[in-house]
Amino acid sequence: MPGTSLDSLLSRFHPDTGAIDGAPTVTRRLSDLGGCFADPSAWTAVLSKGDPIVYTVTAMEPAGDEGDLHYGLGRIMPGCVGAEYFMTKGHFHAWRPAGEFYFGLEGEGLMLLEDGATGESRIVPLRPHHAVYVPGNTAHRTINTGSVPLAYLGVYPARAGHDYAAIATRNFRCVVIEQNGAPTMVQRKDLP
Ligand code: S6P
Ligand code: ZN
Repeated sequence: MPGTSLDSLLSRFHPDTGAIDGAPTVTRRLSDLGGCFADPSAWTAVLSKGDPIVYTVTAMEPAGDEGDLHYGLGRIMPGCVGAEYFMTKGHFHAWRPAGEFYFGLEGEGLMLLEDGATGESRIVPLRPHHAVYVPGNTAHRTINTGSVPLAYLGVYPARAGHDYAAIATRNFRCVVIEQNGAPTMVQRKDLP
């Protein structure tokens, strides 16, 4: 740390816009999320009316040595594709042992977690003043179940990386849909 500038020790994030000062933002629109939602015809129907932003993610990733940490600010819009809520693509960490902590900042949502070894799936609430632990070797997807944007921070090892392909090829085993007005987790194979 000797000689380290304040800029590399302190950053300012903005849950209301999804920005982190000095860091790049990635915008995911609905058209970027082909194959993520369970109902392809509902996805096409929403897309035919426009291509809304589903979420943004801004990552503060200073050059990382082993042992360093990175963080990301995610902001998911409210919305649905059929009965399924707006959500992230979801991923495993490329370095499978990497865990992650998520901290809810604004809005109301869920994390869908799927154990990479057993396939066991869990949903965990993500909301302000709550921290969700994502263990290593766990696919994770973030879901906005509310009516306002869901903002959160994710803190992860610098060497975690993203493996989207492993989950994109078969998708998560479970889907979170609105049933009788409430978010409900169902097995994908049990969907009509
Ligand atoms: C990174 C961390 C988050 C996600 C963000 C977007 O390890 O889990 O910053 O990148 O929630 O999700 P996804 O699945 O599009 O990367
Ligand atoms: Zn992650």
